[in-house]
Amino acid sequence: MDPVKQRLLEVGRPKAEMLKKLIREHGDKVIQQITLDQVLSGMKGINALLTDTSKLDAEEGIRFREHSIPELRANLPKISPDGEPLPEGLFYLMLVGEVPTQQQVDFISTEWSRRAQGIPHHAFDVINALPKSAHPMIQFNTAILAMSTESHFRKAYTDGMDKKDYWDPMYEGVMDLISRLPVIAAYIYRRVYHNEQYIPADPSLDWAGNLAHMMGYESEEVKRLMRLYMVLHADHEGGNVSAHATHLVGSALSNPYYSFSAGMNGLAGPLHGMANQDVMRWLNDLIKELGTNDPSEEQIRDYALNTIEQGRVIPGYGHAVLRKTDPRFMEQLNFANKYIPNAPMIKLVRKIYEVVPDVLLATGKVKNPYPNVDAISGSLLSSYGITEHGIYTVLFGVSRALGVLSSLIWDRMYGSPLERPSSQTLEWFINKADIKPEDLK
Ligand code: HAX
Repeated sequence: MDPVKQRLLEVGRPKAEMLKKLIREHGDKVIQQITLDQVLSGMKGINALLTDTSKLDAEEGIRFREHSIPELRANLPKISPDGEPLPEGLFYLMLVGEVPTQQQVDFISTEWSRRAQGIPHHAFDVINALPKSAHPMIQFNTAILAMSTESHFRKAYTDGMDKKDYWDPMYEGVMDLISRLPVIAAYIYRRVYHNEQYIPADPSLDWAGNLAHMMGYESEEVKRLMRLYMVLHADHEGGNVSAHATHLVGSALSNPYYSFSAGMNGLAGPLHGMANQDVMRWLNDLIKELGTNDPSEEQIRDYALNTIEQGRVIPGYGHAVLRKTDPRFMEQLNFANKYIPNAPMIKLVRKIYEVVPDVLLATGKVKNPYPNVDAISGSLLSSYGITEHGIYTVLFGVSRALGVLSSLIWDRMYGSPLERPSSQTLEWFINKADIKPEDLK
């Protein structure tokens, strides 16, 4: 058995036993009172999901298996001491719950490089069958679904596998899928934006470095940025749309390709991952309308106010859980300040950060007026020449696979059941408020 899988089994089986015992012996414990508002405002703050890979704190931000982003930077293996942590290491940490050694990370890099060679040809054929004008997320998701012909999980299930072993073919499928996503993403990028001039993978490179290479970016700085990007977008606990959708669809014992595809359909929404592309549209429209990429604070304030008055959102700002500036925004800003402090788009992002929170606060309704991860990621990529905004959500998706798919393996390790909450009618909720419909007229 491969050493990552072996360690996962050693760590996973006792935890799965603990969970069973917890439910059996303490299943009737009341853990939370919930309000009508919580249910009807997007189920915010309801503790309804079991996710171990990461936890989001409203004030502090994300911790991956209890490690903050600065701790990841200090503790995870890197290619060079001043570089960024390798996403392979973060995957191991999220999957196994332990900080990996360099050797374990090298194992994953080599394994992903090997597995990436097994992409079925029809995955490229279905991409090629789509018009180039189809959004890259459509092409990405179509290829993910097409690759489900290779699902180990479906085969093991129909062959009659014991439930307690479901995690095993899920692990195999997840390892295949993650290994192949950078090849698919780079293929779409070169197809749509670089005249189908494809660049083969370099098996000597790490997973994220290879993605930059296959997209056509050879500088070490872009490879560093890609490693950072892949780490920062990997997971955001279990309730965000892409994680929740992957988990929910997986609960029907759908294979990892179906499950991840569901998550990616959610990521493609403008309130979630597509916000990174929308931020660039908003910034470029601002530059065009004001005729400068160095506007005054007053000009930015008026432009932002105008967006709100039109009943639109300012993309890249706000969050359903966070109540402070997203540390993932800050990490990217720190990277930019270190390597490209004078890039015009970075200067603009800094200026907007000075102005927009007050504009959003003044609405009196926005719960978090601060920037999220998407407020800067596109400006950073475009400052390095990756100016094709349509690919940004795909890059987010490649990264998000690390978290949601390690959680999916844990779902099968835990023997998580089919997810099936109850729904109620509007009349039921009105009744619960001890009022009559007429009281609301
Ligand atoms: N601009 C304008 N209005 C905003 C806003 C923003 N950036 N953020 C929130 N609001 C509004 C909401 O639309 C809502 O208005 P209504 O009451 O009229 O419906 C009100 O403020 C309260 O919203 P909230 O409770 O603060 O925020 P939600 O939890 O409902 O939504 C969102 C969180 C992230 C969806 C929201 O802040 C938003 O739309 N932001 C802009 C889009 C964006 O950047 N999305 C990416 C988020 C991070 C992420 O998932 N990345 O993948």
